Amino acid sequence: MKVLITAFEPFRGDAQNSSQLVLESLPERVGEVEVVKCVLPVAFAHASEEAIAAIERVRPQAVVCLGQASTRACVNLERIAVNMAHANNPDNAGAKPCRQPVVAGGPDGIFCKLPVDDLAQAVRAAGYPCAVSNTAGLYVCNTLYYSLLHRYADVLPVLFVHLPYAHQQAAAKPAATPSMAVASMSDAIAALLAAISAAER
Ligand code: PCA
Repeated sequence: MKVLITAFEPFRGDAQNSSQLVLESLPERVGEVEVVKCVLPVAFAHASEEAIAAIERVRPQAVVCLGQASTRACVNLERIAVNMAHANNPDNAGAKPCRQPVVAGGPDGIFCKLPVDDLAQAVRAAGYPCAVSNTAGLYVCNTLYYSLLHRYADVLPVLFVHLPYAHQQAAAKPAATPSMAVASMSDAIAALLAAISAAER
């Protein structure tokens, strides 16, 4: 099974993005899963465009999108994307949408088609803290997730995963900032890929 894994470049003044660090540390193959990697810009107008171009080029059997969420303390599997794009801070291209639809006329929300609760359990069983989240926010990550869930509906499983800061990022933040080791997040994503490939078999 071929899985496209996307991550995001750094944004909002951070020098690194934990999702990109994790993507770079993932092996090219996890069991039966061939991993194809792609880094996306933190830009409302371009992230999904570039992801769709990668999907059309790679023709994967599943897509896992990774993003950084500074308030999360563990690996978070996102259950739903909502049809709203809103930014309190401009994206890397300077865009700052105010409560705009991601897809005009689209449904308010779209659920992930994969069994997120079972997948989270599989990641925990592998020894890594993992939870299901019921909001991916309203920023670029949610826009990417909504765009892909809307476009690929039943033809291609797509899952968005929010990751905490890596330890080396959190070390430069206030003391209680949650973080995980890149190696642990990478192993957790490997366990997730194994579970997705088992679920899709
Ligand atoms: N996190 C942001 C956008 C890029 C990223 O890594 C988000 O949660 O929307």
